Amino acid sequence: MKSENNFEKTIVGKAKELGASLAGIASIKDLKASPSYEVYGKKPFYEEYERDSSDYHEFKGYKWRDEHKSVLVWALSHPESEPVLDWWSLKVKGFTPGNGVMRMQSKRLRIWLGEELGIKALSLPYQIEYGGAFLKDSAHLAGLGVIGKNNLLVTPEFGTRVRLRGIFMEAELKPTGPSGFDPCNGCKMPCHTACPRNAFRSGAFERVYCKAENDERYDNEEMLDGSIMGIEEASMVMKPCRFCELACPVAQGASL
Ligand code: B12
Repeated sequence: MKSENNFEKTIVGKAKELGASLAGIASIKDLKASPSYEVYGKKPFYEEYERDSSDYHEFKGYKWRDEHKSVLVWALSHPESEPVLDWWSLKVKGFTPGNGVMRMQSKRLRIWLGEELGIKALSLPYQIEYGGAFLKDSAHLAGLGVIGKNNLLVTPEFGTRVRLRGIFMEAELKPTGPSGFDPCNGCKMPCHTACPRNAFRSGAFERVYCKAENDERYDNEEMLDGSIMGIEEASMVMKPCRFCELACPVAQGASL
């Protein structure tokens, strides 16, 4: 399906109506030309996950289908004052309360796209190995912000304190980005010095150090009351590291 009737504006507007703090559209062709696509197949996060074929981008049972032409990507603001949005528990649907909200938004948007616009769509899972997309690259290409020196999406409105979600669509839509936002130029990069593991020691993000910090946080999970996580029962909760994210000076003080 070709883009007609200003679908882009309608779709972005609907995402915001359903609670997205920011939203935009990128082309999957552009996403396939992005740095993450190039790198990831060779170095997936879950190394143990099986490949489906000799194509190193395809994981067991999951591949990006050719019918999918565009990705709708949206952000949910995660202010420092609401840390719980980010906490992980196996008992929470979507694993974090923030992801729980975004999963519901995704389902509603997918149904709406089909029913109202006749666009077949796929709600993307979080992990790449389960068929997910590179959400930071998608968001950059859709103009939500840029990938900063902290290796995270930095947005003009919320800085880097956002979480992302995506939907693949069987419609060739006009990308809404990228934007010319350039916040890291001239910045002293407090994100690099804030890291408790010195994960930016080479000048760029090194996953191995960041992973070590978050693995240790998994080892130190604590039992928390269900009411804190928005569920009935108590569960073990892991609090992921946010130092590089919270140190970013962009849009400090932004609220929901
Ligand atoms: C696996 C994963 C992790 C792993 C591995 C991280 C890694 N980067 O390798 C661990 C557990 C360590 C981790 C840590 C964190 N994560 Co994480 N993680 C993911 C996940 C599931 C996949 C990321 C991935 O592997 N990408 C592919 C690899 C190859 O890319 P990369 O190393 O990040 O770097 C690429 C890009 O930066 C890109 N790039 C760089 N410059 C440019 C410029 C342009 C123009 C473009 C297009 C691309 C581009 O190229 C690089 C590769 O060469 C995503 C969700 C998703 N589906 O996208 C969330 C995600 C990226 N994580 C997120 C967050 C918030 C975090 C943490 C702050 C922890 C937390 N509180 O949740 C830290 C921050 C680490 C950091 N500074 O990057 C958010 C990011 C939000 C944002 N504002 O950007 C995401 C999108 C999840 C979400 N809920 O929204 N994460």
